[in-house]
Amino acid sequence: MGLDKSLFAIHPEVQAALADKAAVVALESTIISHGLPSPRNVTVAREIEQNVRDGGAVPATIAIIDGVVRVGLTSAELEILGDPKSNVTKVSTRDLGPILATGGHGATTVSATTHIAMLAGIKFFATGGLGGVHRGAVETWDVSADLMTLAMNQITIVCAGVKSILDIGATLERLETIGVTVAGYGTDKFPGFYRADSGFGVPWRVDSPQEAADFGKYRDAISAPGAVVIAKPVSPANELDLELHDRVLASGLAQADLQGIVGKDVTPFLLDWFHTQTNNQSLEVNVILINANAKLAGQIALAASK
Ligand code: PSU
Ligand code: MN
Repeated sequence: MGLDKSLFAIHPEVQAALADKAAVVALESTIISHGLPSPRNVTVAREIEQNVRDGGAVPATIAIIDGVVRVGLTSAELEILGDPKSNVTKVSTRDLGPILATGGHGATTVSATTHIAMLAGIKFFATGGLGGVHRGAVETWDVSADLMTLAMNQITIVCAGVKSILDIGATLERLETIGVTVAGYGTDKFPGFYRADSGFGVPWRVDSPQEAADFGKYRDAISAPGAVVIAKPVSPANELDLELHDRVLASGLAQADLQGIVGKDVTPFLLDWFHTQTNNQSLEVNVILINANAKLAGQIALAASK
């Protein structure tokens, strides 16, 4: 059974690039609707797309608009996603059926974006920080659906590690268990999103777009089922001050607990807490790293297309 085409629309530029076997990079949309404040989010969404182009690939931002899966968005669609008045739902893989059934707007997480990208034939993806195992997960069982999806899809995803609000050691252990390849880009240390070095090592290292592309190429050749995570650290000159980071994280986790924030609201709450409590310093770090990741993903996709 094929895909229901009326539920699925690929932007003509993306379609043409895919038909040409040219480089295409998928981009998620939850970061626009739930990860960055309006109206900066729309500006940043455009910057991210431009960085993919600068890297040498066509950007395909993925979202659900009026109940239709869109692979590659128009400028007007980016505006809809970024507008707090649009009532955009954060959509993980489990939410795809319901959002299509009810016809709303949905911003896709790493999990849902990966699923849709693979359906469309896109094998490269850039984001800020992956979801993972939350602190206290032994009690709460809060583990991002991103991990499940990365276990099941042969995508190559560029990120700045996992968000530092998480239990990074536990997340790396889970990634190992579920068969996800993790490589540091130009580093032997796993990046910690707002921080360049999480204190944990990485099992593999690559130092060029071609080396990164080859990990995916040979993974496919041997039919290993999972994703390749290329973890690129934010440059140390741009990272968030460690003392500030740790202080704001501690207060944010305490607040989330106090306010009873659970489920899909936890990550947006903590990201927003960081932005307000650091006077937007965390926002600037987030913007810098997502742009750098987008450019590198474009370069990797280009290397793979040759
Ligand atoms: N990285 C960012 N900002 C974000 C996210 C990642 O820099 O907003 C989003 C991604 O969409 C990721 C999601 O998939 O957070 C994870 O949410 P959760 O922890 O609820 O699974
Ligand atoms: Mn969660």
